[in-house]
Amino acid sequence: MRGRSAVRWLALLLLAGCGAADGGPRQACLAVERGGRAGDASAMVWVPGGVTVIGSDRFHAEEAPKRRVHVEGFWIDRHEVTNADFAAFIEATGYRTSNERNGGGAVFRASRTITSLDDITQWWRFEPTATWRWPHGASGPEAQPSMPVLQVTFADALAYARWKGRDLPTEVEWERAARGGIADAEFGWVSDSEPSSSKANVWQGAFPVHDAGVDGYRGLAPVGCFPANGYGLHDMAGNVWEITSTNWSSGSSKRSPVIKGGSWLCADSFCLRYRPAARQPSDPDMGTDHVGFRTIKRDPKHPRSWPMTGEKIGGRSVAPRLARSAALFSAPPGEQGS
Ligand SMILES: [Ca+2]
Repeated sequence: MRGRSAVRWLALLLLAGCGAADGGPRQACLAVERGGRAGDASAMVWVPGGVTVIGSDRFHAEEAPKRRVHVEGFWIDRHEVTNADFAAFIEATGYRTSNERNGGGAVFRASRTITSLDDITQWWRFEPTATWRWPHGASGPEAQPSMPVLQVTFADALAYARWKGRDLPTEVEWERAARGGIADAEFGWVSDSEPSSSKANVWQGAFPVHDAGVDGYRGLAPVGCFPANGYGLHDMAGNVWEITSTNWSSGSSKRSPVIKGGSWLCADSFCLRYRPAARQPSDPDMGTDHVGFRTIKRDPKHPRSWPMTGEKIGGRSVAPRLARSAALFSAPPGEQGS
């Protein structure tokens, strides 16, 4: 029952689908250092602080209003956390993810025919064997080292970030980074008219029936295969949605982290959510095969004054010096990233 209801819930939240094999012409991928070493910031880039525009009034209601906020500078991962990175964390800590503890996650399955795009349970299913090691289930391919880690929840992502001595970005910090220093850009690149297939791993073709793979990938791509944005960050649009520390609804007791950036399932004809302002809620208890994350490290010269709560997340105690993550997670949107 958990699986059926969870997928139904996800279906209401996540508005996209996936393929499996690679399609059109490939682009050169970033050479990423395999594995992970706690505290290693060599694969991070600096995003300067300042006043930034977030939100959009052009697309979906949940993104409005477009507004200006101040953000302190921070370091952020150049690319999404990979399976190699996450494997190093698991090996060092013995951590068990939410899916491993709870028994499965949501998996996309392309549909041959669909009756309505309003019922996305036609292309999402609950898979009891889906974990970060087998992101599409045990009958699918094993997780590859250079691919973004999938089937992780906020608790899993935060546990990894703590191990690295880092944090998860707030929604505002993430959006600041995704805009690449381009003011008012609806997309993460200069010209809104440029085709997405040259900029991000998204879906081309009839969603969710056929992904033409014009961008070179049907399904997930290794990290860093598409051009970096103005800050030197890869895949801030498409490939996988990324988990933030911002709660979807400040008025709800149910924690539902905001995810950003869209995924390889985002089609121009359907959701068009591979934009910096796009946002969706995520399931705090179950991962999927199109959501991952990246970490940040804030400037110690500009520490935040979040309370040290000692709260437990995912059954694990929050380390005092990193407790601000829990506070960030429950802070109302107006207080985040400012
Ligand atoms: Ca693609």
